[in-house]
Amino acid sequence: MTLPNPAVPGFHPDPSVTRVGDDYYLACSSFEYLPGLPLFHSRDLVRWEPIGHVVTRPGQLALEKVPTLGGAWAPTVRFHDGRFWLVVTDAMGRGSLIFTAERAEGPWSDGVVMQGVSGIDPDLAWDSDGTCFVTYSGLQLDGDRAGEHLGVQQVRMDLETGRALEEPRSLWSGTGLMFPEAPHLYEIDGVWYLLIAEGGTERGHSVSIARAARPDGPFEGCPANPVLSARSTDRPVQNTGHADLVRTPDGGWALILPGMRPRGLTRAFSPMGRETFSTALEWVDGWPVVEPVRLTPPTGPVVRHDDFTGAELGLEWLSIRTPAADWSSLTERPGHLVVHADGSTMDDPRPRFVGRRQQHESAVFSVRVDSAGGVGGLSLRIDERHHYDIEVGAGIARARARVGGLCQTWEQPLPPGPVTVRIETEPVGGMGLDALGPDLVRLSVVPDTDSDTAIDSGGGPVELAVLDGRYVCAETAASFTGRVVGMYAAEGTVAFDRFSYRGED
Ligand code: 6LW
Repeated sequence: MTLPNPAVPGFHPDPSVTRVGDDYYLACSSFEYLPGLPLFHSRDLVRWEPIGHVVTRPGQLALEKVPTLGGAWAPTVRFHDGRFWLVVTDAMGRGSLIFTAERAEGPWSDGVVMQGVSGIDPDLAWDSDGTCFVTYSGLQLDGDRAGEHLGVQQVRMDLETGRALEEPRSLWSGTGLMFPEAPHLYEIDGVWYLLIAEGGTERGHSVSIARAARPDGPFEGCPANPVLSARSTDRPVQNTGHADLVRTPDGGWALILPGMRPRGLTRAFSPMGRETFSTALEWVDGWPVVEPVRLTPPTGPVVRHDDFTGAELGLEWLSIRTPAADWSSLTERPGHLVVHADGSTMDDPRPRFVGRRQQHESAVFSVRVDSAGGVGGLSLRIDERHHYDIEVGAGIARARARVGGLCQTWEQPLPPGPVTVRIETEPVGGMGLDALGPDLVRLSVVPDTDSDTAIDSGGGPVELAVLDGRYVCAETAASFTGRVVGMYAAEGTVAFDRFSYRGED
């Protein structure tokens, strides 16, 4: 079957998928963002609709103080005995956790900490007598062995208590590439398959597989390992690894996995970070033969508006380490998102920021800002050290570029009243120095008009800065995520309305 790619565009790393009858459910990493661990539903592995999040309440993850790079890493979602189960590592937070729910839409449980599992990327599998096996990557994140890798590990687990029922055993750990991780265990026609990633989540990322007669091995590696990798190829989708295996509606098989779309003359920079892709496979002599991950031809533009008239924010909206409901309101001023600053800026770990993922290479984000009560605007963010902002307040329009320890601003006076701010990403091509980055990021203000959205306005944007996009990309920031663009308040109270997103590949 033809599988569209990206299957879930924008920063959606480390996807896991489970099939329940004719329904498919997918979960992916979310790091420091809230709500955490987004869930999607599909009936055909083609169209994925957001249906909710596992993490919607304080305490489920310990995000408030989690350092950048930490947070929700790599879930595995499964359905067993009439319940949904999801295991995940709250990296540099609570550790590896077990969540469960009656319905994928939630509500999900508070999360039970696994005892006796020291590592990341936990997987769940059950054998015919109901014994649960947790298989995981033995990367040590803390303690005196921090940074050491113990290879792929496994324990039998009591999922109700989170207690391991035995000491960890080491399993087959790939072909010798670095970072054997993302293990997933499957029983297929009486044979147990262990699917792993190795080579690291960067350009060397690969998928390898082994098989055994029992869930605890011994495993025999596939002679063709790695069965999938884009390393050293000119494929438009790179970093393919960390796969989960699923049966397709037409009785075939597919891998759901993260990949990147690097751009620029040397194809070194991926603005959206690791997105979710899919690819088909066939079984030959008991081993999978996997098709290279293809990039589906671009579709027409996607346009989304938000007039903030709903009772709560849509599922696409994200905040950073603290829930948006704690400091923003959709009722204080009907038709507006009102954000209350606490002095935190986009340079801080807990900014008053509400954003959505950039999901297309060409994207325009636009929102009207009433800054009479403070200072705020739009920020294109990878993390607190890599972001481009366009803000208004106190009679000034200001563009800002933060790249590590460097920060530059551009200002110009602003007439009173609401004004629309705009961030546009424009892919670049061709040769020469200007083509080294993946895109240009244009930061502008748009004289307000009567039109419903500034994107269609005739007023024309006033550009304050046009910046090289390579400094706000996954590879440059190296903080595992991708671009998220949204509204923030840095001082006082700022009201936003007429949010628009237009994306096209
Ligand atoms: C994920 C692991 C990884 O748990 O990065 O680099 C972690 N590989 O598989 C976060 O995506």
